[in-house]
Amino acid sequence: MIFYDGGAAPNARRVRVFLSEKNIDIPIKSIDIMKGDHKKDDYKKISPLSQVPALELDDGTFITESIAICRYIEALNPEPNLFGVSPIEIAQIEMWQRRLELLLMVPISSVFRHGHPAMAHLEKQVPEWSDANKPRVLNFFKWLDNQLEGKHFICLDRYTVADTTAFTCFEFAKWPKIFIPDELQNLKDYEKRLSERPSSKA
Ligand SMILES: N[C@@H](CCC(=O)N[C@@H](CS)C(=O)NCC(=O)O)C(=O)O
Repeated sequence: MIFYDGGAAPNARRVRVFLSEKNIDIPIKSIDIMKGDHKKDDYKKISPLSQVPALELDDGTFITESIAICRYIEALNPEPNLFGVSPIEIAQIEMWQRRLELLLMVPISSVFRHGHPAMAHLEKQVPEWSDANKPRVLNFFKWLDNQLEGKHFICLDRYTVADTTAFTCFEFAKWPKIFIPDELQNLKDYEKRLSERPSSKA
């Protein structure tokens, strides 16, 4: 297998953190999206939407979509389980994944991609869309802080892929300088717990 990595890009990081939680090493090829590596014809054969990350299997099959890659890895390596075992665990993890991706990662991405000069070559920027999304991120942080009352992890009483996604979102939010407000103590403690895990270095 070869993992086509995107460096700091959040969805690539999400897979690296996941792999680290699983204790799995896969040879990496780096794709630099700031240099436009992902738009080159060779890479389009791997990822037709020109996105990172991607996984190449030994038979030449490619998997794009970070969570599809994680699911494949989990199917091959069931332990530690990060996608749930019982029907209710699987449903709850999926529920949190959807919430975090749609209501947190997408707004963070909108703030960054539409507001940061470095993104101008990748996005037809609408600065008002960046401004409109910043309060959405902060409102979600506030909601999340309430949800975390009395909880160690976001979803189950053990670490799951939803925590990988949450951690990746907190890291990504720092790019457009959105930080968890000090008064959101549950959320700050949760972020600290995640950032103290060895996988946070991935
Ligand atoms: N849903 C996809 C999203 C992948 C994605 O958005 N990748 C970004 C980096 S995090 C990318 O490749 N962007 C390239 C571009 O915008 O041109 C996944 O989870 O893998």
